Amino acid sequence: PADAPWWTRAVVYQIYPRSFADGDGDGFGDLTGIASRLDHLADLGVDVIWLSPIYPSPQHDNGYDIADYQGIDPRFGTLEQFDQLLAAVHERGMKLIMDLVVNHTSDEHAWFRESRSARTAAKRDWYIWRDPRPGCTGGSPGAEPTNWRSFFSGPAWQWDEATGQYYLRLFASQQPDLNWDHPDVRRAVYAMMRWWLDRGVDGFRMDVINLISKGAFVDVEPVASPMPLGAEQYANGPRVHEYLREMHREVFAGRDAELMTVGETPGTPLEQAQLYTDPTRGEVDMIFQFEHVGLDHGKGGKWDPATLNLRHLKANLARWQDGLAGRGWNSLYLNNHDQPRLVSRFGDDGQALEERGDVEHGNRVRYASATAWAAVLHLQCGTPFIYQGEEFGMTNVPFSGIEDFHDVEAINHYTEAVTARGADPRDVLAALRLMTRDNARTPVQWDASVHGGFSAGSERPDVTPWMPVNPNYATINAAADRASDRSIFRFYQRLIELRHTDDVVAFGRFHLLEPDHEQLFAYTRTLGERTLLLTANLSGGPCVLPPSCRPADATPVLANLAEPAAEPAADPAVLQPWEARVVEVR
Ligand code: TEU
Repeated sequence: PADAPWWTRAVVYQIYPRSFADGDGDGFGDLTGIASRLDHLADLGVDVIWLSPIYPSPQHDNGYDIADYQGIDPRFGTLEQFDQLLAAVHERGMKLIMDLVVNHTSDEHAWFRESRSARTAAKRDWYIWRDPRPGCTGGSPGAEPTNWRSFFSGPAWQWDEATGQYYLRLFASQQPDLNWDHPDVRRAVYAMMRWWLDRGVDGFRMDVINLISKGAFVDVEPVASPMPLGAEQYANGPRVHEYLREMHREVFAGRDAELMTVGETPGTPLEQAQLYTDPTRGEVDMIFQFEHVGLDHGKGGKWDPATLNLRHLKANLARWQDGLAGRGWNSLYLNNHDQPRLVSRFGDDGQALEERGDVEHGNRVRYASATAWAAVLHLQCGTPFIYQGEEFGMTNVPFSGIEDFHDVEAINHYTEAVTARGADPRDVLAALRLMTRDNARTPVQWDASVHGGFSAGSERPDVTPWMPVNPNYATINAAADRASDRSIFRFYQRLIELRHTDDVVAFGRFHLLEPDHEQLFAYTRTLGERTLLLTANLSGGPCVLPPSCRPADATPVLANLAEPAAEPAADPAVLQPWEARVVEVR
């Protein structure tokens, strides 16, 4: 522990800038808005801020389509404002990491404009161009070079009439994939990364970094997989580890002690994670795994939502805890800008109770379930990530018709399912409401004022946020939560503080208890002589603690509901709905 890297005790907070805070009052979040809310984050106690993309972008995928890696989109501000923000973050003792989106660029990036200008263009091979399938007319259905599918519905190939070839785009049609096999592409990316580090940023979150090395461009057989058809050819592809080690040598070597890197890696098994995060290999510090956030997907994938089986989740998280112990490092997350809201998805957001007029009860279960899940996540070994609004229990959104959705993924899916496959729009919308990424993307609800206090221009009637604020902002907002005697924010503060101050939380060995229990998530963390025990009832009914979870001698460390001692009537062997307790075993 003494010589462990700083990020092994750190907690990261993700900001989705367009929805965090609007400083200039145009309805769109920006850098001055972020700067105005830094004290909220410093109070929370987080160590690192991860900024989702703020670079110039046509915003087809909310900035994950980058047109210029070395600038700031004017909607967000200027480079000068960025430098000021970075300084303000550092002044408060926090660090700032950037989103690095280099599997693809925007189709408006100068590199791609040149690449698509002619087959003979100097940068033609910076992207992945292929002829139509032999004997087929380019642009006609089925003429794509392979049968690979996009993450955002439809084929992964985009026809370019002007030069008579297809380009690969695993995401939106405006997100052409870079050709990482070209050494000049890699050199350009590394130079850009050094430029940001020289400016003072503290590392990167690397978007779909495990997809950069494409294998063979061949048709594949349909397989049951959460990944799109074709993914086995490029997910954790043939040269990805070589490229990450090269990146490490070219960009991070000599200064990596101060930095942190996290790779976003959909479709990555534990065995690959062991390679990515093994510190002796010099690739990345940690990755985001996806298995656990796919456990409530049905046979038809994400748009076929199913109920989470708690036993499966426990088994999965325990496997990752064990599998990386002593040889790599875990990231810990249940929320980000691509996932529905935790408290609505796995907890009880209280909205049904509130609709029936029972606001108080609704708030109570929302508090309890949000904090129980937070405890389950934050007391594991790894680096926890908090997504904006999670720290005071923001919920999913009551979307109605398709016109309420903004995300390219949601809209493409709806179009394909309803128009091309003739699915019933009501079914498609029901699944979208539960699973859409838009749930996470409404403006942060700061207080009970107009538009939740998101925008500096809130009092002006002509200013509307780019996406409407969740209508529950008057009851669910940061100010109300922090003023409440049941504050989710305060519970997160204590979890973060525990990680900072207790080596058992940071480094203790994880051991899952009661793997088959349907309501209870229980585990111990042990370091040397000391053991912490977490018991969390992840259900809306009472839960009798099994003997393995009732040590004879234990001191309370943290609890989300009142301590049993404070309520003499309560039976200490029973966890109330959504109750979580942490004790030190004597
Ligand atoms: O996400 C990649 C990814 O695989 C998924 O999270 C994906 O967005 C979703 O699960 C599809 O169902 C990253 C970014 O986090 C996401 O916002 C971008 O849209 C995507 O890459 C493309 O850059």
